[in-house]
Amino acid sequence: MKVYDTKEIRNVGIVGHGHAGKTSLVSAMLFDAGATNRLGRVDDGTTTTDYDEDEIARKLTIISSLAYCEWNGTKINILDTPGFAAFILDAKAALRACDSALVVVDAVSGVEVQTEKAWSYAEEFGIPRLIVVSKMDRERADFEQAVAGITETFGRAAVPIQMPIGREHGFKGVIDLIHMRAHNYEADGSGKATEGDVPAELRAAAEAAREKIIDVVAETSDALVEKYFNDGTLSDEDLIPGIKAAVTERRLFPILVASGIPNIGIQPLLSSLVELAPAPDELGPVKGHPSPESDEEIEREEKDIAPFSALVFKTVADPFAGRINVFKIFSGHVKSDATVYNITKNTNERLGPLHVMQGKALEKVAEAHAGDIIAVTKLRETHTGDTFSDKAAPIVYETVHFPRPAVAFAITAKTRSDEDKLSQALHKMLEEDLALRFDREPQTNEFLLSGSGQTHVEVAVNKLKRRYGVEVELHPPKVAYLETFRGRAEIVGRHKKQTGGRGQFAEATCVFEGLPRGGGFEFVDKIFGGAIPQNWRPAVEKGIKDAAARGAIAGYPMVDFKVELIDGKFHAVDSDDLSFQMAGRKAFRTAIERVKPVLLEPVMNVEITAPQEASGDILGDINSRRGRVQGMDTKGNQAVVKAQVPLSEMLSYQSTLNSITGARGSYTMELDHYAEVPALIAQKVIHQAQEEGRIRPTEEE
Ligand SMILES: Nc1nc2c(ncn2[C@@H]2O[C@H](COP(=O)(O)OP(=O)(O)OP(=O)(O)O)[C@@H](O)[C@H]2O)c(=O)[nH]1
Ligand SMILES: [Mg+2]
Repeated sequence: MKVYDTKEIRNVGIVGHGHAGKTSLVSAMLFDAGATNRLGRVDDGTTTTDYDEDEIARKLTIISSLAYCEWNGTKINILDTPGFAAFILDAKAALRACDSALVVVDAVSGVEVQTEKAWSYAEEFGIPRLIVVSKMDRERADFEQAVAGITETFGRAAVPIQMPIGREHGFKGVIDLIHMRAHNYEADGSGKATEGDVPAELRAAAEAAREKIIDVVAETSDALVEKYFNDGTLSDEDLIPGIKAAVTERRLFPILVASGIPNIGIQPLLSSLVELAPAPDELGPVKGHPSPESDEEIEREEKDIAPFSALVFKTVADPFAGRINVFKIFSGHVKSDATVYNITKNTNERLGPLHVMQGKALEKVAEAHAGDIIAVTKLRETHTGDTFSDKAAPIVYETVHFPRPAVAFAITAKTRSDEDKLSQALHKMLEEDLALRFDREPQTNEFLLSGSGQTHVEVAVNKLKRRYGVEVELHPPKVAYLETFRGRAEIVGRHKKQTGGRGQFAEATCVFEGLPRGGGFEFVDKIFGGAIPQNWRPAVEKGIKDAAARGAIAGYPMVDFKVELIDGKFHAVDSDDLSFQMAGRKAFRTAIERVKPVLLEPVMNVEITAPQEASGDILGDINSRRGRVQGMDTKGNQAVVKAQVPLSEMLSYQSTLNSITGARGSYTMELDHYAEVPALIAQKVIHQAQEEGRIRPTEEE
């Protein structure tokens, strides 16, 4: 396998809404560049990048994968990313390693919800973007309308640098507006094209479109403006460096046009990536920290001569090769069998052979330069998110931060043997998929598997079974309620015990007062003088906290209240730490008999995306779930509904959403706040808690 210099590398993340045609486009890129010898099809399960069994079965991308091709002497590393809502977060993880994104927009549907998501990820990382309007061969494909939608959403910096020739069944090629050449494709899907002049009937439109590019490019270059006025036009040699600079500086987002399945427009697309997308060292220095603990920011040039550094941004669990770690070299270079320093784990790792990835296939390569993306196997300690760094020039890169997963399920193993294998298998899967989470919910004692949506969690469960032979069941999770009270009470908590020898004595006078939501727990020592010796006052706090953790009415932790310790009594011989803890507990229990404890429930911010025609039903359903609709947006033919709904009403929401939308809806949710449970519902929860034995009698009296 050939070794490429930094300048000869492009790292491109293919992103966009689900079904936009990303994987099909990648398939055609690989085929036309000669990296594969047949045109893989998503619908036949034969693409290079959707190789996972679940991806083949579902005909969509679940997790990003890597491929590469060579075009005009340049290696294009392609990261094909998922576009469906449940998997889109993985596109973010992939973009961390990219120097540009190719945003794919369906020529019929236009800009969609996840197009904007993907765009926002690219924005977050500050990477340049090219846009490609895909599926021009589809019925009702409309380039102008798609472009209008793109500029409306992403601004006027998005400008076509290509035009389609024909549309729908008649789509047969593209006009390159920079070089003013037409590429006419054969109708057999072979990707063969002849180059010629712009057809006469499209000439005027093409020239007008070219002017728009010149407008943007000339804006920042006086020399170009002058040349343009003198000559009346700009040659492609003048234009290309200007466009490239504008793309790199994110002043211009060129719009191209291509279709993967009929294999049209792919070569000009590849050429544009080589010509206009930045090489790894052209985006300015990368930022990092001098050590894993440090917040200080330092910079590193993405140059080959700089000391070695790389970020492990992805891990693949391969049934044959075992764990594959994929890293992007941010600076310096590395050879096979090198020993590198994992600065995150403070350990050395011997890399073994270096590889490039072509879908699931690994190909050995002797060395690699700054900017390249490399896979290695069998590392001992290295995980996703770790940085390799030259020990003498330490730098640590930030890994991608994910929001808390939106949808959680309680997970239980089917059999004892499944239980034994479960946590190890899940551990491997979590490393592959950073948007997945597995943890124990302390309030309800359940193990939760959470992801970006129900489909995400179901796919994970399927993989557990298929790949690791572990069978589990999913249940709606129990709701983690809390308790609190309103009002105020002054209580004397007294503990006294006389059993033969030395007795126990403590007295603590406390004022209990409810706090607003989110107030947590506050303990204020207000004793002046020595009513209780200083060293026993924390014991009172501990006693109250312990008692509060067990709740008052349904066994859920009591929160949002303040306790002021204002007075007390002690005995020179009989008082001790434990006695004051007991006094604290008694004060708490007496207090909750006086104030009125109430139950609190988690209320979620829910965002539902579904076809517009379903929005009426969705709103009605949300109302019936005690939900409050906060707003509604439309994006193309999709409606995005935002609402606040108690978690207890959302436990099996996906199945309702499926029946309302014919399985075309998805939702995400996150905790917003806790709110008081209405009395009737609270009674049910309390009753349930009693049945489950959550309310345990206290042991000490
Ligand atoms: N007519 C037409 N259909 C296409 C084209 N490209 C893809 N499709 C179809 O659109 C569907 C989705 O294509 P994919 O390539 O899997 O789209 P994707 O963007 O990778 O989808 P996700 O990975 O799920 O986000 C498939 O059924 C394809 O056959 C195209 O150029 N023309
Ligand atoms: Mg795909």
